Amino acid sequence: MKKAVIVLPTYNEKGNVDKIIPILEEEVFPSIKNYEMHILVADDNSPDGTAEEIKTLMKKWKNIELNLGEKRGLGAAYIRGMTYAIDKMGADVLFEMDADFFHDPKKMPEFLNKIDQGYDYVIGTRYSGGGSIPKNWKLQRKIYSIFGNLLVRTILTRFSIHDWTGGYRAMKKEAFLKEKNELIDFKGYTFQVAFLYKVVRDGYKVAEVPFHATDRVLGRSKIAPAEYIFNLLKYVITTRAKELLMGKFGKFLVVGGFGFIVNAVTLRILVESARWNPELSNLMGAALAIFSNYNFNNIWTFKESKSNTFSTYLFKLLQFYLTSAFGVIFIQTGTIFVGDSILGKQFYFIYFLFGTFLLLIWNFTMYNRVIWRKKAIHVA
Ligand SMILES: Nc1nc2c(ncn2[C@@H]2O[C@H](COP(=O)(O)OP(=O)(O)O)[C@@H](O)[C@H]2O)c(=O)[nH]1
Ligand SMILES: [Mg+2]
Repeated sequence: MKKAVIVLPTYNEKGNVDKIIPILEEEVFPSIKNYEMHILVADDNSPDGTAEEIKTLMKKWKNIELNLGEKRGLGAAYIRGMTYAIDKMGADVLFEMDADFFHDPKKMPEFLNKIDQGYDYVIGTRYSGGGSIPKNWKLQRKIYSIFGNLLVRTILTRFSIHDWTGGYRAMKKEAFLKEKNELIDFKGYTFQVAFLYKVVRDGYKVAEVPFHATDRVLGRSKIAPAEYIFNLLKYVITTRAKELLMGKFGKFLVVGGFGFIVNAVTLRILVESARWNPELSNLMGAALAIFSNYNFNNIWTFKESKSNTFSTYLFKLLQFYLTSAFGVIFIQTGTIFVGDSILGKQFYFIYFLFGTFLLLIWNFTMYNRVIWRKKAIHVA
């Protein structure tokens, strides 16, 4: 039978562990038939004597273990605890759950059902499907929670996942082992967000289980929202920026930047040396730039759908010229024409720069809507 280990991180939770562990043992585990259930308490030498309490509980129930370590934050406690659960206890499935009753332990069978259905990573959600945050939270805490999550979803542009910061999760050990080394430096909510982001990035199947969160009755919260929100925002913004720049947008900028130089140099030479008019010179420059953009896009940006035969190469080149022509003629050259006519030809290069900026927006919008449409990720 497969083994599931509930990793309970604790720091000064003496009063909570002696209530939540009996509930897990007597009310939750008996309803789970297809997993061998175990508990691992990852305690950071809590001064309130949490560990002594656990040792007492271990005498009554043999499926409990204790893993002690230095206090280095929640993320570090999870990494240490999960590693122990896999190496020393032989876990196949790992649970993340707070010890303070924030997460309803009765939902555990639903998480395991999703794992059995083939999902790799199951997250508890407070923001969809009937889940909720505690009614008695102060307004400020509610705002942090709701907007924090919404901000993460929006910046990462992955709307199908509703709860990014929550810490009620079940996962196959493979997902943890794959991401473990990349998670060492994250603290607080950033640990949860980064973990989920990496799991989604690597194509693991994610499911959601709605639950009602309840505020702790005993003890104090160790998480300081204001302090964590800054780090969290920094993480999601840099992550999304990297994703864009490393991806097609980055290539679009490099290819387009080279095309811009081809266009600008041709324009200047034709106007300054050959004495052509700025509009005709720009059309010539743009025609060369489109040729350069097409070839670099073909062998680099879109190399997975590269044209292989000479006839498809020519056909796609023609297509590319036609789609680019609208922007070049009406937006870029049109801007030069309007500038020349109203303000005079001497500033033609400034009109060119402005027109090219408008062209960039046009092209990127068109590419995004037509060519680079993102695939939606699937969440149950
Ligand atoms: N081992 C360990 N557990 C922690 C640490 N910080 C928080 N926890 C535990 O993580 C869970 C959630 O923490 P809590 O302070 O309730 O955060 P909140 O629910 O976001 O306010 C509780 O079980 C805490 O005891 C830590 O630094 N080390
Ligand atoms: Mg809590």
